[in-house]
Amino acid sequence: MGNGRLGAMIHGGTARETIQFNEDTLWTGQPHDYANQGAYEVLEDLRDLLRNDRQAEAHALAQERFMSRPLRQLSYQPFGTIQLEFPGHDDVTQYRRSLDIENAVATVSYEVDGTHYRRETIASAPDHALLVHLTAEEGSLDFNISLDSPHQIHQIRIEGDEIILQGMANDYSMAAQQGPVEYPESELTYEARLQVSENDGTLTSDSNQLRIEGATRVTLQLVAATSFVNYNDISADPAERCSAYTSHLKGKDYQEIKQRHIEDYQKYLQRVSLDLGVSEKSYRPTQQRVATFKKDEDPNLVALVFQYGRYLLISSSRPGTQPANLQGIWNDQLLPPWDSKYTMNINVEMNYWPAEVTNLSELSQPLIRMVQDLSETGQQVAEEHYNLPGWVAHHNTDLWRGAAPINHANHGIWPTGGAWLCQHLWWHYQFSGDEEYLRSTAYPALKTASQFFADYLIPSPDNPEWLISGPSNSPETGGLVMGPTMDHQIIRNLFSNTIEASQILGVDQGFAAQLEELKEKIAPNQIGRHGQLQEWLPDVDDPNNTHRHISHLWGLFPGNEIHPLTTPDLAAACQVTLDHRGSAGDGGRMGWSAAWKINFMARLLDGESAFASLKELISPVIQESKRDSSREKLYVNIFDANPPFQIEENFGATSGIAEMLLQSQLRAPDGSYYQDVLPALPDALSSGIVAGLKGRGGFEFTMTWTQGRLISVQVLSLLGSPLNLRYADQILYRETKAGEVLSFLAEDLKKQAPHPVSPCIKSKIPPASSVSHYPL
Ligand code: FUC
Repeated sequence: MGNGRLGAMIHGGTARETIQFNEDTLWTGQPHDYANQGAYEVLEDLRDLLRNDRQAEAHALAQERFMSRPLRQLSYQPFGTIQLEFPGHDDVTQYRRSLDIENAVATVSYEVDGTHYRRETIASAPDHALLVHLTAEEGSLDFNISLDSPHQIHQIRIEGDEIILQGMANDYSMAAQQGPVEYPESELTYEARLQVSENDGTLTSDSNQLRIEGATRVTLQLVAATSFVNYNDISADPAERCSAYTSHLKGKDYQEIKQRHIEDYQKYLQRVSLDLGVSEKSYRPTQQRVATFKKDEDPNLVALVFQYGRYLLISSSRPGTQPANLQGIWNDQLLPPWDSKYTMNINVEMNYWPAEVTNLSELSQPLIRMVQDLSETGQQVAEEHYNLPGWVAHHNTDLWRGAAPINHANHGIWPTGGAWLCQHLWWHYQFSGDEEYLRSTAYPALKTASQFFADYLIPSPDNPEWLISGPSNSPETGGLVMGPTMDHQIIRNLFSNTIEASQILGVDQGFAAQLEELKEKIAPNQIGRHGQLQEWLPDVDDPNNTHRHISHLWGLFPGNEIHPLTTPDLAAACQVTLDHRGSAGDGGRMGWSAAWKINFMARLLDGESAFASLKELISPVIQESKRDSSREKLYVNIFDANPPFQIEENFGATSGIAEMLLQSQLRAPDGSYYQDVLPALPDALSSGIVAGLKGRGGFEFTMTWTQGRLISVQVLSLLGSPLNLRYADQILYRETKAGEVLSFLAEDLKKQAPHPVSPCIKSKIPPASSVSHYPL
């Protein structure tokens, strides 16, 4: 459960229920500037060493002089647990645990000796609280309530019908255990309050727990807060915040709060519906459905996985909250995997891939806010590590917005993390058309990121015509190098978006012209001796490398510079690379790697391979102790079982399914966006209806299809942009007015000639005569 700020995991026990909860600003540490003063003094030496193939020396020098201070960042923390003890509830019947993602309500129900017990949990955004509502029919509720904290420094006290937990997350993270340097002390304080708000039984208490007897209906309300204000300020009073939350809740009953919660949640969820059909297979427990998916390919489970990603984003990222981190907001460990931070060389961006296209545009606000913060802290890093203007962020950040290279030179020195994030700022404009946002929020960050790279790029030693990046790495493979392909794709994208933004806003024409010139000189994508897209400047790719990161295909997705229709040779080279990387080995193990492949394949217009990657991803964890971690990717609650649990695969899957149904990254000669409908539809999803997906330029689509062929499209034009609707080799162009709804049948689209079409689209479409057409 989650309301963006508060998250909870319900374990579903009967005699003992554990509800682990979190708040999104509870991290170790305190405001801290991670830049390493004077690091730039060794920048040219590092470049020289790399140009002379002295990588090991470059690593050693960088490790000593060029890394973040301290070397590691800090850690997101679990907040606490609600413990409920129900004496005598060991032997139960009719047990059922469910998560209803139509309403965002979790339920546990069962019977003991003829009494029916039911517990509902919701995380309400409008009422800022987690609520547990318990009922007993034909009997009574007798149970104990306590709060637990995982942290060393904490105290718990009872005041009337409330349990109050106060503490400080000072436990040392992976960072503090491993680093040779001092870590900023933890100074953030917190408070949580659990209150019994409705209770028709009797309430008693002892020093550390509440006891309810003889009730049929009880509601528990949990509120929580920390002293965090922003990355630079932790002066808030959590007790004051909790008081404000509890007085807001006073006098409100559960049903009223639940109703408001459902309305608030559905306002997001219901913007998109996806119906891919339903069969008797769809009505089984989720873990059984996941277990048999490889055989039955139940399209309804695909629709569930799609909506579950949207559910998780609505639950972990709301305007004003922190962005979803590596575990969303569902980390239950003091030493979480990778500190439950923000990894920017794939993970945090993947979290936000579905935000715009699946009509959850406002939910990218926390990410946008984080980029604005990084554009401040990253200035320090640009200055101290590169002696350059503008801002730069590397492969990780935390609550304190660390932007310097962390951990190890071989993967930490990767300067395009901030530039990649800038793509999300641009996407938000492309989908919303909000010029005020572009002027005040997006453009300043894009411009200053571009200023950094305009001065950072250097001529390639092998080809002085080319500008390259470096020192850098192709994420997490191959070590420190000059000129990895991914950097160049990201920097080109950043420059293009900055240039276009400056044109729209009518500002900085001179700077835009300079970027245009630089962009043309950035080392282009190259096809290597195996026919592959080269990951590095030299043609050294190993066809047996199955590494999980396939960074050099960034230009295919999430970038837009490679596509079968616009750059067929490069697209074919991407295909070769994907054949090499395959689904075995390291790449096969990671959930997010399979999720990225769905998106790559959809962009290659290859629906069957996209679906094959989706099948890789929908693999159940049968038993944790006997895991075949090379294959198993989903827990029973369909959380990403990466391993370990990381959340981005869930979001990447949602994005990949959307990319099979709609793509809008390509431009027509007049600058308008092509809206490619059903560009990569696999046979397994041959019939369906989707409503509410969004295309760039401000369009909302409803599409129906059957037997693999488009039947109808309805388009809501939000901004009045020209509509370029494409389906296979057919196209329809219309001027539109803002607010206009346009409806078409597939036959309204006309064949466009000459128009290159990917063979995979053609072969998948049965001849028109075999298809019955339905009216809209
Ligand atoms: C990147 C990946 C790892 C993991 C980590 C959080 O470093 O290479 O697999 O996902 O992020």
